[in-house]
Amino acid sequence: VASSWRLSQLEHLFCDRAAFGARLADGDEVVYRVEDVDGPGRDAQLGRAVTTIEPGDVGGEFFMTRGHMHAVRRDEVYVGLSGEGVVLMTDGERGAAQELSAGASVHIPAGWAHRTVNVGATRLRFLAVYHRDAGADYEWVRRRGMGAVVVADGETYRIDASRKTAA
Ligand code: M6P
Ligand code: ZN
Repeated sequence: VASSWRLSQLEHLFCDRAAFGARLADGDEVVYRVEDVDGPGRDAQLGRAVTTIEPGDVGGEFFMTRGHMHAVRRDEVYVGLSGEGVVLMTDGERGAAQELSAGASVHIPAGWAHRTVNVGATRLRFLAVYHRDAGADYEWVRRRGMGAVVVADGETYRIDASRKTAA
C-alpha cells in the first residue's frame, strides 16, 4: 500500500502563507510518499514503511511529513537509506532533534510525537519499523505543533524553536 501527499494537502505545515501560495502556483507537486513493506506475517506485530521526501522548501521551511503521535504510546525506529534529514520530536514539553542519513538510525521513544524534515538537496528515503497497533494521532500535532521549525540557513539548516506555529 502506498500513499502520497501533495503540497495542496499540506498547507497547514508551513508558516509563510505568501511563500506557500507562490510555490503552489508553480505546481501541486508530491512532497512525500509512504510505502508499506509487506511480509508474510498477517498478524505481525511490527510493520515497515519506506518514506521518500522530495527536496524543497516553502520560504525556507523544508519539505516535511505531517508528523504524528502514536495513539497507543509505542516507540519506533527509523533507518536512513539516502539523503539528509532531521527528525523533530516532542513530548509536549521537551523538544529533540536528531539527524537521519544513510546508515544512521533514530529511536523515537514512546510518547514523543515525530516529524521528519528533508534538509538536503536530494530525496530523503528512510525505513520506519513501527508497532502496527500504535496508530497515528495527527490531531495531537495539529493542536500543539512540534515546538520548532527547521529552516534553511545558507547551505545548511537551523532549528528555530521560537516558531511554535508549525502545527
Ligand atoms: C514513517 C512512519 C510512518 C509514517 C511516515 C510519514 O514512515 O512513521 O508510519 O506514516 O513516516 O509520516 P506521517 O504519517 O506523519 O505523515
Ligand atoms: Zn510513528
